[in-house]
Amino acid sequence: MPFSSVVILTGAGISAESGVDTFRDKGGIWSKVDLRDVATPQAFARDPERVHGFYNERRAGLKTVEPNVAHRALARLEQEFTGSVLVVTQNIDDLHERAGSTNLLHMHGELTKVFCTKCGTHREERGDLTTFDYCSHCGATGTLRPDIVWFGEMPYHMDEIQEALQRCDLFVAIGTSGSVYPAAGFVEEAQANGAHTAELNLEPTDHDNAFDDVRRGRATELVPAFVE
Ligand code: BJW
Repeated sequence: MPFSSVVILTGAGISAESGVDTFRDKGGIWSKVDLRDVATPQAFARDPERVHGFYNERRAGLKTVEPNVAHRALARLEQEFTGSVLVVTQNIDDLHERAGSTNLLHMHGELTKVFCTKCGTHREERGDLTTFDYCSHCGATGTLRPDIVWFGEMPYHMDEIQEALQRCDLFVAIGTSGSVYPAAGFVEEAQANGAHTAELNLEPTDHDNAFDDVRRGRATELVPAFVE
């Protein structure tokens, strides 16, 4: 690859063939659940049990899925590439790390973590959360929430991501519809700084025109071929 600094943005499409639901495809999560009921801070304030139930089910679902060849190809790229490779994922599953990626930022949080709204401590959690759970750090009860970035909240690691977007000479978006900001704007930011941009996706997206190179197909076919 004639590049030295690569930023890869991944979305739900890269995990689809592992059996993780996407959001906006036919039959996706937002066709079954109203996002205003589960993915906003207001929903959590109104009905924490409902929100815990939604994320408990998805957390339990992680035990039944495995990384696919697209996740593995990105991990291999990081290990073998002579320049830098940063994977920025919007996904809250743990399939990139299980495939072996280490230079990885979860901008929308992680299903396997919780944080305490009282003391701000983040910790790992693999089991179910309830409204009765207490924080092992400050001892408060009922203050733990899934460590997920909901609508209206600031995504994580934005400074680090912006810095990487300014520095990269290749930006690749994989399996994301480009419907959610700020991630949807990363392609323009990378391009403004001179990066070559590529989109790998099953279907056309709203941002097709923004990319220099557009490839259509399944992530498990496109990603291994792209990184070769
Ligand atoms: C395949 C495939 C295969 C399928 N192979 N491909 C107006 C303008 C601009 C912004 C806004 C606006 N109004 C509101 C906003 C802000 C808002 C936003 O963007 N809203 C939009 C709906 C317009 N954004 C936010 O609120 C964000 N925060 C923010 O902006 O903060 C600013 C701020 C400033 C000051 C103070 C405070 C804040 C936060 C966004 C949080 C998003 N959270 C979610 C849910 C939580 C996580 C969870 O429960 O899982 O994150 S929403 C959901 O969408 C999830 C995803 O990460 C995210 C992106 O979805 P993704 O990954 O693209 O999935 P899909 O389903 O959309 O697409 C899948 C794609 O895969 C498709 O294209 C398929 O074709 C493809 N595919 N199979 C290859 N096998």
